[in-house]
Amino acid sequence: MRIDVVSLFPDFVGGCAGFGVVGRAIERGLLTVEGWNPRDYAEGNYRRVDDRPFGGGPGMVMMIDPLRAAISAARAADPAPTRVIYLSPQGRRLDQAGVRELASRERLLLLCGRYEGVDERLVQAEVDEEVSIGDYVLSGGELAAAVVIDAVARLQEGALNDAGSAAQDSFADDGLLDCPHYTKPASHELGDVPGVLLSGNHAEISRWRRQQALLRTLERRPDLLESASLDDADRRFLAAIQADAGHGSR
Ligand code: 6GU
Repeated sequence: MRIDVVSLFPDFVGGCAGFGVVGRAIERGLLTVEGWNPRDYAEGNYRRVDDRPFGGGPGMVMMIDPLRAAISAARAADPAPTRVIYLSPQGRRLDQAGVRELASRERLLLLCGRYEGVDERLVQAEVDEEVSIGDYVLSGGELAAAVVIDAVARLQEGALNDAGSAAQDSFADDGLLDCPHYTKPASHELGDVPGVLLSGNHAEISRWRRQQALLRTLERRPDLLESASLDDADRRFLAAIQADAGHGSR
């Protein structure tokens, strides 16, 4: 997969891509990340990339032409067609299903805005999709781009050393939060590891983990249970928990 990033701070995004799973995906040739700075395509001595908003008001708006030239240069760097994603708080909120969809593409271009935003005409002309990473405001799209890159990189075939870890994560295919994890020592002043995990009984361990995932999801993100894929045993377990809780509160 190839990801182009159009940003006034391309080194920031590139720097984030240098470590861990993303860095390894790049080393393994599974992912290429290239930055494009609109300032390099801006005209005049001042290489101006932003100006004051028509109609007045605070802040600056990124101008059409430097962004358009940077996007064109990125498009021309590779013959494969690219999907242009504008990272903005006005976008569709990203979730793991959205990440899977982005990760399945051969090529993405991530457009990062700064200041108050980007001239709307550039968005209309060049952007396929607007994406937000959550309901809060960042001062630019760069951190959001780094988030998207990390989330899609780890889904590239061969990016994770243990392919099972992608399947076990929170928001994996079943849409539940992850179960708790433990490692050595089994006994510690902060507590003992749940006995079932030391039992060697793999069926029991699987069942316990599933139930822990269901419990956590019920306690922390009950909204996720509505769209999670649950089987009959899951539903019975949740019904029993909720019946118990009902008795306790009476
Ligand atoms: Cl994609 N950009 C900015 N600037 N703020 C955000 C965001 C994106 N997603 C959430 N907040």
